[in-house]
Amino acid sequence: MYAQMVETGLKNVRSAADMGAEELAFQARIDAGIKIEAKDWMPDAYRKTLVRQISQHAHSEIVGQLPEGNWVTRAPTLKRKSILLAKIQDEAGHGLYLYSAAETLGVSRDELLAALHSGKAKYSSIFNYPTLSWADMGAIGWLVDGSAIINQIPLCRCSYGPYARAMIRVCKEESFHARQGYDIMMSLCQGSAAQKAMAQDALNRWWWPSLMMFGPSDAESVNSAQSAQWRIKLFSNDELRQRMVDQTVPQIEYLGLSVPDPDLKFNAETGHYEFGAIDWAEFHNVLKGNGPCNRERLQTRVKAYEDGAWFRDALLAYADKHADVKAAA
Ligand code: BYC
Repeated sequence: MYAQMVETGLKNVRSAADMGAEELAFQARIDAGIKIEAKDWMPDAYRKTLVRQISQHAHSEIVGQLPEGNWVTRAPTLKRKSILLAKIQDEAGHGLYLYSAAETLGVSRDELLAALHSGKAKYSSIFNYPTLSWADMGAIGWLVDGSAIINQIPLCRCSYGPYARAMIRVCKEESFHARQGYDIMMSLCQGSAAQKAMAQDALNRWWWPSLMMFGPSDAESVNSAQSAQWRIKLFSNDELRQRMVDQTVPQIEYLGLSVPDPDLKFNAETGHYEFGAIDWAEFHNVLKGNGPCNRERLQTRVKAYEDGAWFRDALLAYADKHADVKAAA
C-alpha cells in the first residue's frame, strides 16, 4: 500500500535522506516487522501521530456509547436490553484500554479529555447522527461495529505494541457487537411489514455515514502515506471502505433489503461492487462540528465529566491520605 501511495503522488512522508541514524534504525525495525514498545526511542512525529489516532479512537468509543444509550430504556425485550447494556459497557472498556495505550506515550488522561471537551480532538463522525428508532440499534451494531472491525483487525498487527495488543480484545468484542446488530435486523426483517420498513429506513440513514467512517479518499487523506510507512496503517481508507461494501451488500440482500445507492453495481471482472459518490461535503461539515448531534454529544460528555468531579476528588483525597498514613508508618 505504501508504494502505491507514493506512486499516486501522496506526500508528507519522511525519506531516508531526512532521517538521522536513530530514525533510520527505527524505520528498519518497523520494516522488519518488529514492534515498537513504550520505552523505545521513536521520532516525535510517530509519537504525535499515535497520540492523535489512539486518543481519537478512545474518544470515539466513549462518545459512541451515547447514541445507543438513548435506547436502553426502550429496548423491546429484557433480553435485548441486557445485550445492549453489555455492548455499551464493552465500549467503555475499549475506551479505557485505548486511553491507557495513549498514556504509554507520555500524555495524561486529563490532557486527552481536555482536548475532547474543548472540541480540539476529533472523534468518529458516525456518532454525530441521531438514533431515531429501535432498528438503529441493529444498523449500528451491524454497519458501524462491522466497519470498525474491518478498520481495526489490521490494527492488531500495527507497529506500536501497546496499541496492537489492546486491539485484539477490542476486535473480539466488536464481533459480538456486529452479530447482535445483524440479529436485530434479521428479527425485524422477518417481522411485520412495518418492522421491515423500519429496518430499511435505518439502513438508508446509516449506510452512507458508515462508508464515511473510513475517512477521506486516499487522494485526500493527509496522514495515510506517513502512517503506512510507519505501519500504523496497513490498508488505505479506500481499500477498507471497498472491503466493507463487498462484505455488506450480500448481507443486505440476505435480509431482503435494498442498498440505498442507485449507482451500486457488481463488476464481475474485478470481483468488487462499484458504488456511488460519497457526499464529502456532509463528511467535512460533520468534522467541523456541524453534524446533527455534534453539540449535544459534546455537551453530554462535558456534563458527565463535571458531574463526576466529586468522585475524582474523593479518590485523590483518599489516595493522598493513604500515602500520608503509609509514609508515617
Ligand atoms: N471521523 O488523513 P486521514 C469505534 C480525520 S469506530 C472523524 O485519512 P488518518 C466504535 C482524521 O482524524 C470509530 N474524523 O487520517 C464503533 C484526520 O484529522 P486529524 C473509531 C475523521 O488518521 C462502534 C483527517 O480526518 N475508530 O470506535 O490517517 C461502537 C484526515 O484523515 C474520520 C478509529 O478511530 C472520521 N470518520 O485516518 C463504538 C480507528 N476519518 O486527526 C465505537 C483508528 C478521518 O489529522 N483510526 N478523520 O485532525 C484510524 O484508523 C484512522 O485514524 C482513520 C483516519 C481511518 C479514522
